[in-house]
Amino acid sequence: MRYSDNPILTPRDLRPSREGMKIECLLNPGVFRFDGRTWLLVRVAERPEQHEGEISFPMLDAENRMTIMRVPTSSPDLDLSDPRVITYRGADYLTTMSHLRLVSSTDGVHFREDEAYAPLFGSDAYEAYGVEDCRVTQLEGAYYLTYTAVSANGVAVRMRRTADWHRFEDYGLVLPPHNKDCTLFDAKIGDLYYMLHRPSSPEIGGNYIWIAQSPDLRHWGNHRCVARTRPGRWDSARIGAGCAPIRTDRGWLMIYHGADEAHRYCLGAMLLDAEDPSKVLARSDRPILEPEAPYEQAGFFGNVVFSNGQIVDGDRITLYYGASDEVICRADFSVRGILQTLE
Ligand code: MAN
Repeated sequence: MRYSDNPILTPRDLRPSREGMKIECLLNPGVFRFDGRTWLLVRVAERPEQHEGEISFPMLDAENRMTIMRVPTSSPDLDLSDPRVITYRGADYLTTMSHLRLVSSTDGVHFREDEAYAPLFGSDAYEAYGVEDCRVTQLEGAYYLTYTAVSANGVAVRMRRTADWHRFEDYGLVLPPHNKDCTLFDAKIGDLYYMLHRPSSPEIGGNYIWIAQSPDLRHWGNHRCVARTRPGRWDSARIGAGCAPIRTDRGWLMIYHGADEAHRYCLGAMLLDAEDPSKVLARSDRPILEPEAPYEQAGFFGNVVFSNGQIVDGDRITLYYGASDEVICRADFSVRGILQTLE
C-alpha cells in the first residue's frame, strides 16, 4: 500500500552539492537500519544551471575534479531525444551526474540530512559520469554497497564496505560493463556468498537477471542466468533485481523491476529456491506495483516505479522507491501477501 503522503522526498528537500548546480532528480535509494534510525542512501542527480543556446553537463576530469562540458544546442551532432542521455559526435554522456546522499529518519517518512555523514561522490575515472542506484546489504556485521559506476568506459558495478558510514573500503569494480542492478544476499548459502546482477547483451540475449557466487566477496564466478524478460508482458524489455532477497520458509523472495519497450517500469516478485537461488520457483504474473499515481506517471522520466531498497520487519516490507525518476516514495507490503500472489 502506498504511503498517503507520497512523495516523501523531492529535489526541493535537499541542497545542491555546490553552487551553480541544480538538483533535477532524486532516485532509487538504498535502505538500511543504523544507529536506531532508518537511512536512505539517495541517488541525487544534478546538472549545471542551463543557459539559453547551449546544453551543459558535468563530469569528472582526469584529476577527478568536476568539470562542465558545454555544447551549442544548434550543433547538428547533438541528440537530446532521451532526457537522461546526451549523444554528441557519436559519444554518449549523461545529462545529469549522480552522487549518493545519506538521509535518516526515526519514523520512516520524515528524512533529514545529517551533516556528520558526508555524501559519496564519484571518485575516479570509472565514476567520471557519477554513481547510481546503490543497494545496501547488511552482512556479517558490515554494510556492503553495490552501485552503478558510470564513465566513458561503460556502466559497471562497484562495491564498497563500511561499518560506520564514515570510512569505506573500496573493492573496486566487481563486475565490468555493461552491468548494473547488483545486490548481495544478506547471508551465505552453504560456504558461498551470492549476488544477483544484470549484464546486458543487446545483440543476442537481452537484459536478464543473473547470479554469481564467491568464496571471499572479491572473486565472483559460476555466473548463471536466473530469469529472462517475457515477450508481450510488463517485463518484456529489461529486468533487474531490487535489493537483498528476503529469506522466507518458501525460499528467497526477491522484488525486481521490469520494463517494457515503452520504458514503463513496474515492480514484481520472484521466489528463488532456498538452497539453489539460481532456480526460480515462481514469478509475478502481474506487477505488485505499477505507475498509477500522478507522481509515478509524470516527472523527469514518467511511468517509472523503481526500487532498490527496503526494510523487512517480520511480515512487513517497508519499500522505498523512485517515482518518475524524480521523487522518493514509500509503499508497504506484507511478505505473506506477496507470497500469496506467487502461488
Ligand atoms: C540509463 C538510466 C539513467 C542512468 C544511465 C546510466 O540511461 O537508468 O538514469 O543514468 O542508464 O546508468
